[in-house]
Amino acid sequence: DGKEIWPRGDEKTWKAGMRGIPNTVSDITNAIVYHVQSTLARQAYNLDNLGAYQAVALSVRDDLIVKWNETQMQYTRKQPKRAYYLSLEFLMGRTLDNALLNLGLKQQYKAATHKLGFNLEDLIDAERDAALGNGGLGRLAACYLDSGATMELPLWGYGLRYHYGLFAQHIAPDGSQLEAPDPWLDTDNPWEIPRQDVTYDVRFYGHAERIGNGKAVWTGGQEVLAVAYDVPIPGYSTNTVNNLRLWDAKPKRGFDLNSFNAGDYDRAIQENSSAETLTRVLYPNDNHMLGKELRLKQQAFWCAASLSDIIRRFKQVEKPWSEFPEYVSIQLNDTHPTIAIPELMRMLVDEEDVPWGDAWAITTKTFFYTNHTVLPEALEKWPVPLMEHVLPRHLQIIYDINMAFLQAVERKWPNDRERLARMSLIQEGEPKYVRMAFLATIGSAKVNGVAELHSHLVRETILRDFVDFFGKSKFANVTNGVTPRRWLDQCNPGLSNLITDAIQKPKAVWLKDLTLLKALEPFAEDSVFLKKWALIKHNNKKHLADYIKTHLGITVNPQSLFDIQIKRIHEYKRQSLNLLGVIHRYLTLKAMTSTERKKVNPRVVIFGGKAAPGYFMAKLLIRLIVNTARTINADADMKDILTVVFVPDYSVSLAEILIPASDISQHISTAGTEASGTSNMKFCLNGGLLLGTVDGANIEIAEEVDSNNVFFFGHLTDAVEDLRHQHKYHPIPVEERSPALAAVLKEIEEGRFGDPTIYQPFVDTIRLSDYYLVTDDFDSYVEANKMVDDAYVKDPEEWTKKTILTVSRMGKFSSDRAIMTYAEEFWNIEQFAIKF
Ligand code: CR1
Repeated sequence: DGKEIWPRGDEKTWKAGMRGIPNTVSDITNAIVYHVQSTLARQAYNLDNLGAYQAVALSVRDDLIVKWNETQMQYTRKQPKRAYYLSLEFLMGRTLDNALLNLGLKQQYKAATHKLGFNLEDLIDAERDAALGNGGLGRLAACYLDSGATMELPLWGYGLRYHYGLFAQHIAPDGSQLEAPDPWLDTDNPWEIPRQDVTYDVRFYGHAERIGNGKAVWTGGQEVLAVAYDVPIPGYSTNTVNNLRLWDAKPKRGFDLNSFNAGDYDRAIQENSSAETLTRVLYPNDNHMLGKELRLKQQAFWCAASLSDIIRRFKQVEKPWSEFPEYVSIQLNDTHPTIAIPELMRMLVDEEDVPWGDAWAITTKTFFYTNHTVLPEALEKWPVPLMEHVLPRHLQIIYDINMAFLQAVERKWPNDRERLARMSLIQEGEPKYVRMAFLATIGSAKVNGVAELHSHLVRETILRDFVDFFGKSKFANVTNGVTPRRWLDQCNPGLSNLITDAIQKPKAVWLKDLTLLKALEPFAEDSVFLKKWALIKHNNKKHLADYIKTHLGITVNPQSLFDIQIKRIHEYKRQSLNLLGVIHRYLTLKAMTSTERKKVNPRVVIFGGKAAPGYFMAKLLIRLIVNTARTINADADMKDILTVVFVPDYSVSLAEILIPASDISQHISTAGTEASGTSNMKFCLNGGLLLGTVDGANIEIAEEVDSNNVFFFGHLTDAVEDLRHQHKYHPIPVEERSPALAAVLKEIEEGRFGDPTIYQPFVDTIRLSDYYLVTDDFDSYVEANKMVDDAYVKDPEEWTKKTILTVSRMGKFSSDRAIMTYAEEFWNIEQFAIKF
């Protein structure tokens, strides 16, 4: 507003020096040359693609920062209510291409780099992925940030600045997975802004002394400094550039001077390294909890720093604490940030003198909890002795919360001791455990699952008692979504351009309202359009074939049906079923005459995904996939009819090549185990069809696109419990259950794909326990695959129609829809346009 007084110096001079967003190609070439010369101290003579990428990235960073500064300033001035997304994982992938797209500067930068003698696509490829996440949960967080900025929401992310991202995967000569560290910060990261001015102290260990009224004093132990690094998050075709704040850990005093003076240099350095270890590495487990002390410290460190930051910002508005939830909503991305609940209580009660009851009322209006899994091994439980050691004050608070909560349960259901034991935040036993999902549930205003079926299972199984206690309205569903900017326009420009021409809406319009894809439907009957559409898919397949040829030396024919399964390797995701199906196909083909074989539809089956380094069965499966692929690809009879590829080191950037090239993709988890899945949405959005079980978001995709256009198979969720019971107590040999599968297992056991003793543990899980019901679903899986073959070969035009109809009906699965649901129904925040 006009009354603003310029804070210092000569306003005109300041303003004349300020950078704007470049308009012309020469603005951009000048900026790039400046960074080559001044920032990188290099010249045209010795500039390679990596150097040129860095200069271009620095120039784009400058553009981002102009809007970032403006956005943050307008938020500070107007103080709209904000939401904060707390996630231990943000699987961002590459930034340059996305930043150019969102800023609307791609054409200008293409021209500018061309003038300087570079090809922009090569420079985009020189960037390494920011792999600060494991899988779907981390990538979802990245999509939500993109959508938050695009929808002009005041939404910040908070996470950790891991020095090592998710490990790189190599394949050893024997076919097994090898892990290599990912020191992604070794090359300068232009996408972060270090904020040495934004720091907080965080305490661990020590001693907590109660002083009455629910308060305590926590002293001693270790103090670590949290330092902020800000990552600008540009919205697509808007002025908003939001912030992702990542915390790094530093020793609080640098050197421990006492030990240093005493000449104990080793000890002084040790103190140092122990603080820095905190943010060293991302834990590489997906859907699996590992009870490591360092992980607990990571969680506590990140929650404490983020809340200190949020509270400091709240204090600027000078409002009473009771109004905190009118300025702040915090979304907990799974239970990883649950410690934020007792931490907010601690700050309010111990440090700000807010009475316990008031503090609890504030807390339970501020937090929202998203559950991402019902798998028992993934539900976080921390041993009480560990928590008492690392976070003594938080444990006291958890006990106090638990006591009040159980008293309320007791009032509602007197004398129901079993119920009290079931619902307690503390699981009895030796040792006792803190149940984080329960703490997140009682500390939050709303709890949601990530697809309809999953939200239903959350309400009916793990949180059933809590639904009875709190009532249904606290438990909601928000089906996941994906950003169509990265997952359509950026990774599949050919298709995106064709869509734009067809529906005659500017990209800047339909990429922000994906339901407009509906206008594509009539084109499914337009034969000229069908040809153009099919050609784009073919070109994407050629592009992937080139990648496979250059990186793996395997030739694949783009005329084949491309069948892709890419996701973390996990027993519940059943890459096993896919592989056993491949072997079955191989045996079937081998049994044919060569004339018969000439008639079959060629298939390329592509696998990709990492196994957690400690997950024996998943790693064994990778080894079997790789060696089966070798056997099949070396068999001359299979030439041009069956090729199997394991693509190593699956990543966001690889997904951007793989997804646009698929005809069919597999999402074949045991019913009830895959909470949602998000790559299923990406494949469909790129004109691939689904082969899947009736699980997660597959169900809602089929509802939208029509179940005619999805290949479903397998038992339903309802049947799973009984089948598992049968396997355990009334086992039937595989030979009877599925003779086809038995024949496949026999080949493995006879050594067709390498030393069978190596693979025996894998075969045994299927023969002896089969917890994931591979034997039960095998025959219907094979049947569904036949339907896929038939549909693809018999009527290619019909297939193409299905893919067009599928794309046209994917509007629901934009992360813009999902983030707006959170904004409106949970956080109560409003769109806030940034004016320039
Ligand atoms: C689920 O397994 C879902 C993502 C994002 C995963 C997957 O089905 O799409 O979350 N869960 O919601 C998870 O990582 C810890 O739980």
